[in-house]
Amino acid sequence: RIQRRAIRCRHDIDTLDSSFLSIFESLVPAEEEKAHQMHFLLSLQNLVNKEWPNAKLHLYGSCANSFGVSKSDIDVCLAIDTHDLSKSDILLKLADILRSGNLQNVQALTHARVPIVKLIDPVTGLSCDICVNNLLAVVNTKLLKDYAQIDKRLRQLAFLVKHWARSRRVNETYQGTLSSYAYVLMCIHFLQLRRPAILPCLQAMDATYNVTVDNTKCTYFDQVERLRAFGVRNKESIAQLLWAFFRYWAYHHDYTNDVISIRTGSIISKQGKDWTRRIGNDRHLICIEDPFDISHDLGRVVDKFSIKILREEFERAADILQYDANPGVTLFQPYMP
Ligand code: 3AT
Ligand code: MG
Repeated sequence: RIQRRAIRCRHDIDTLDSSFLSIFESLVPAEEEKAHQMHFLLSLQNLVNKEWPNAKLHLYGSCANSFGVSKSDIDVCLAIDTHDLSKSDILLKLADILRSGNLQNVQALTHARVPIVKLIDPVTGLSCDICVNNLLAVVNTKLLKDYAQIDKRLRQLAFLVKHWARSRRVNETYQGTLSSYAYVLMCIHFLQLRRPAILPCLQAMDATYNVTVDNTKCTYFDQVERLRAFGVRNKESIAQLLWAFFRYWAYHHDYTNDVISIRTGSIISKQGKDWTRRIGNDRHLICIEDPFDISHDLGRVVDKFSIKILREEFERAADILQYDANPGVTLFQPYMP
């Protein structure tokens, strides 16, 4: 329950800043964790190259996009010219290679929605998923990482939002709530739309990075070290931003008509994308456009039950930031069914 107190005003929200920043700091992985990940990746790479000299392993997802909290799983993509082998055959063979390298708990999940080989890093016990040729995920990982370098408030906001989502159990795509990737896109979009803006729209600028993956052109401005001062005219604190983020998703977002799009740095219409009706299992009840695969709505996993849960959680979070005596604790209280 929210313990009500006098309504918090814009000025005393800043007194919460230090508590949110220390939560953020506590979630950031230690350097040695990163170093260990690289070491583990190299050992996998060596094993794989014995069989496939031209194959390459890429880290993607939260261990490479700078939005990973401590002890996140490791997502790896095997990039390989497939010639004669099917994806399933490659995964089965990969599993054999890893087993012969004495790795434990190696499992090939060839029938999963995204087929992978799963294994456990023997040193940390963390699980590692290896997929094949999912290069769009490698490219969107780079885009997220580049955005994170422009203004430090993005990483702070996204860590807090992800931590909230995990605590409140609204980060479970198999239950109809949103992926971590979707939450980070929501944070980027939110910061693109602040006035003054905190983030630019990299895909709307002159492209310095160009790749084509699976017939999809991925282009954007990636010289982000030149954009370090982009957000400085905006002085909002992390507590203000977190509060405004939840207020936006609780009370201002137009769920009936709007799609958020970091590709354009704006709101676009559901109508324009033909995302107004249910097609198959895609319901489009909350619409988040993928920056590269623009026919892909990251909200499509959300159904008529989980949309209600999500919106109630956004309202709970906004109300806590407005009224609660101790938001740094209440906001992240684990959800108890
Ligand atoms: P966690 O810290 O592991 O929760 P993550 O950033 O690794 O967060 P996910 O596990 O949700 O995020 O996904 C791993 C990566 O896969 C992130 C993104 O590069 C890609 N990805 C995930 N979902 C999608 C999607 N629906 N469409 C395109 N790429 C996706
Ligand atoms: Mg992950």
